[in-house]
Amino acid sequence: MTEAVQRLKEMVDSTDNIVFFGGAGVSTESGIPDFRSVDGLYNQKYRYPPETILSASFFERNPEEYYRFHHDKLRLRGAKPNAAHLKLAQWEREGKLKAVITQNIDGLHQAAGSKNVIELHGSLLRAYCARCRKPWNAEIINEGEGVPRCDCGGVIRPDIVLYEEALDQEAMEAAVRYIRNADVLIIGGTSLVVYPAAGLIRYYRGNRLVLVNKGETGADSYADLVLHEKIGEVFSQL
Ligand code: CNA
Repeated sequence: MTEAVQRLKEMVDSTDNIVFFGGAGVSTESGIPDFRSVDGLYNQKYRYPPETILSASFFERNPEEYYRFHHDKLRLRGAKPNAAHLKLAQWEREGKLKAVITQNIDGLHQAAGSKNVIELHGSLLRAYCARCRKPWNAEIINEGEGVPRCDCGGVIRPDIVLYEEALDQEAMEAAVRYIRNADVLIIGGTSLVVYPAAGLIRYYRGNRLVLVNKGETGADSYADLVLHEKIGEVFSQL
């Protein structure tokens, strides 16, 4: 165990008020590509940039093209939780962790057993009609092809926050509350460039802010401990 992992272990052992804030990098070791790594979705070539395809106005104008991308790139294909998801669920069961705040839309924290999960960007495991708002089982998207349609003729969409859309206010407020009151805040697998989620870090008032990210982030200089390692590999040692 490296010295940095040992320090993280001591922080974790010393408190029962951990809050975790994570992003796509938490799920890459489960086989789901992130957006901004070299092998992430943003470095692959499409007819439109992913930020455009994943925007509300594009979805509305061009559902066929949106769903071509979605079926190709946003299907979860049986992904399973990895050591990071499992460790966070274990800490919650042990009464050490108060909440997982995630930008992910893959449901893997819940699959690992976490209960208090704040999903800032929604979930691919829920769906609803964009016209009449009727909820649908997400299987209609995840196991179908083409553009899924509601009884009303509207397009069914995944319950995720697209670019240009606002985040759920209650989820943001809950995230701020947990972060403000956290003793140890662990941030993992996020490039911290997607706002407003990335701004949450500013609400932390403690002195044990830990960053576990493969690459550098703009917040490295704020953190009390930085590990540039794979999060599943780090968490499996804790
Ligand atoms: P991002 O911008 O793609 O950044 C991911 C970060 O994680 C990068 O800085 C990587 O260096 C780092 N990283 C990758 N693998 C690991 C690893 N094994 N251990 C540690 N660090 C790693 O993703 P963000 O979450 O910051 O951006 C927010 C977007 C991405 C949100 O809107 C998500 O909905 C969206 N997203 C979610 C998923 C998912 O649900 N699994 C997948 C892809 C994108």
